[in-house]
Amino acid sequence: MEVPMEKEKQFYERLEKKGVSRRGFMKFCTFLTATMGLSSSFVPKVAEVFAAPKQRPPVIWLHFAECTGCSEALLRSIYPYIDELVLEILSVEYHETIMAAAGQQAEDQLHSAIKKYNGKFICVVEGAVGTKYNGGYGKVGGRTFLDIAKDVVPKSLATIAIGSCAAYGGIQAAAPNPGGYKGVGEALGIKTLNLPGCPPNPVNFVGTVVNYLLLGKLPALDDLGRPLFAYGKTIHDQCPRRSHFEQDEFVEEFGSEEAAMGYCLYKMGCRGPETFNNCPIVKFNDGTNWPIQAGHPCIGCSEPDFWDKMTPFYEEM
Ligand code: FSX
Ligand code: SF4
Ligand code: F3S
Repeated sequence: MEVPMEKEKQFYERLEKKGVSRRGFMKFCTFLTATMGLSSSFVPKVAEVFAAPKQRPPVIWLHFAECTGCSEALLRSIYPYIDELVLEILSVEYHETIMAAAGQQAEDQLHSAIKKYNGKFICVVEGAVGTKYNGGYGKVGGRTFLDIAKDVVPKSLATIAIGSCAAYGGIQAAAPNPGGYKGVGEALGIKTLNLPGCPPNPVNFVGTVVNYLLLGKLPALDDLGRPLFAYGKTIHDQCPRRSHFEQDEFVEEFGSEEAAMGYCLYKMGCRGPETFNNCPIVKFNDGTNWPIQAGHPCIGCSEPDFWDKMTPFYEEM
């Protein structure tokens, strides 16, 4: 049997080959630990989850009605290592975007994974489920999203709805919603762990998984099924432009002097005051930027029914 230290050594050697130093990796672990709301004493343990995983839980990742932005965000945004890290700590048994199999082979893989890991796999759902016309608005392999969800989700250990579509229906569920699209929890009448955002921040997915592997349980959730560590505060309460808001310094036109000075975007329609997410702290693309830093108001993309409730986007609330 491979001893853990040997495993760890090999892990760091693999990272090194990809151009990621041990220091860079520890920096990421420190950032992730803080994002998860854990004290810094957990940093070495978080690093161990990646470097010497004790278990690699099987994951079946389902795609329903969506744009695949959630997978794209997860697989591409923190170059060059987040995707590999996720694959090191999870055993992804089925994922239509990244798997090599196609057609019947892919179908067979799904069925054999469900059989093999019945009751033991984490089901990640990306995309909304059509409920009208027996779910006739969306199919994979001849089966409706609704049928697939009813078949697979109840056999899982836990279900993570990734993105606003899987959590609350997303754009498919926007009025007039002809397909009767709903989030997976609502469509099946069950509770799911929701990681909304269009797209969601991949760091919050990793944090949720690491929390599970480290502490043996899913993180604490709010009444909308969102982990409190990520969705416990509003954008407005963490926004670096907040002092401008307090001093009545607003942008009233894109491209203006006020916009260049980074004034508050409230009058441009910013929904930060009613949107719960950690974008100002975690940011996107390896901490490069996030909507408001780029000069764009928050459109409330992680709130339920935001396509209906937050529009028209550029008008003051
Ligand atoms: Fe939805 Fe995912 Fe928006 Fe897209 O696939 S949350 S449409 S960014 O990405 O489900
Ligand atoms: Fe609040 Fe938006 Fe202004 Fe930031 S830009 S302070 S979130 S209203
Ligand atoms: Fe979405 Fe607002 Fe964050 S639009 S990405 S919740 S800043």
